Amino acid sequence: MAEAVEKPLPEITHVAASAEIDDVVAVLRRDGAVIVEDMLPEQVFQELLADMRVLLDTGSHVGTVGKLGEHTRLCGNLMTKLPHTADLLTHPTLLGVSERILVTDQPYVFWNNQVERRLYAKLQLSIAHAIEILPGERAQPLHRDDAVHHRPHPGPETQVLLIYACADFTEDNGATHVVLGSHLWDPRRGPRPEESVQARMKRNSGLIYLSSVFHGGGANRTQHDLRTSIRMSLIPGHLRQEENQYLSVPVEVLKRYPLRVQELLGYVVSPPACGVLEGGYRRYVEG
Ligand SMILES: O=C(O)CCC(=O)C(=O)O
Repeated sequence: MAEAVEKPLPEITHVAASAEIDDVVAVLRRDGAVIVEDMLPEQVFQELLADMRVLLDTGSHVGTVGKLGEHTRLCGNLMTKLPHTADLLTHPTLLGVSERILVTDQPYVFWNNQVERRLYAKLQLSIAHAIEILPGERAQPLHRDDAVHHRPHPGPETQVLLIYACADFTEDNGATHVVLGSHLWDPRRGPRPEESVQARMKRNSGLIYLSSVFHGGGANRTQHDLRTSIRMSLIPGHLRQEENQYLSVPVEVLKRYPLRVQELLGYVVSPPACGVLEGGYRRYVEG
């Protein structure tokens, strides 16, 4: 009898930052993850990198964190500490696919006064933090990020996430493991490490994934490589932000951002009424 040949797992699809939103959404719906290349202009990327080094090397990070391991640096509140984070938050591909998946394709349908109506949520940032996986770190257990909102499976998609590569992501330095297609799995099926593929990508690329897909940071088996990254998540305005942006971002920092970014930080009413201020719908922050 012929010996069964193990087929290699399919790799994560790479697309250009200029790819059509329809095409990127199609990959995300099929696989649960996609890699977008060359996300920021080179100069912006270099500035972001320089600011990130100062941030992580001057100690305002949390050194050891249970979830991510003993050899991982975490630094939260990037919208205050690293202004170029806003360039990622407003990246047309990230915003385009998030708008489609979390808003346009998931209207809230309800009956009011004998008429069927549809409401569309406003997008908001849930969390933006730096994750630097240092040599010696072990692999993070595979998990789904939507646990944060207790999302049932199957159920509406609750988050679109980005892991942005500030350094090349390699098999050895901790490139994120992703179990392609697992966003469609039965809720009782758990992932096995050998079912995952790694998000190998060049610096300035980003892994965009659905919060229902199993994934986890990889082990860093190198001697010196730092796997530096930014992780951010977008959610509809009726869910609680994972990182409390209202307390994290001081109002004077908020005012420096354009209105669109203020809205993405949660300073907008998500229909019909999430986030009203003194019962009203007025703008929160005067420019
Ligand atoms: O850094 C990574 O590759 C994954 C991080 C992650 O999955 C998490 O923080 O929940």
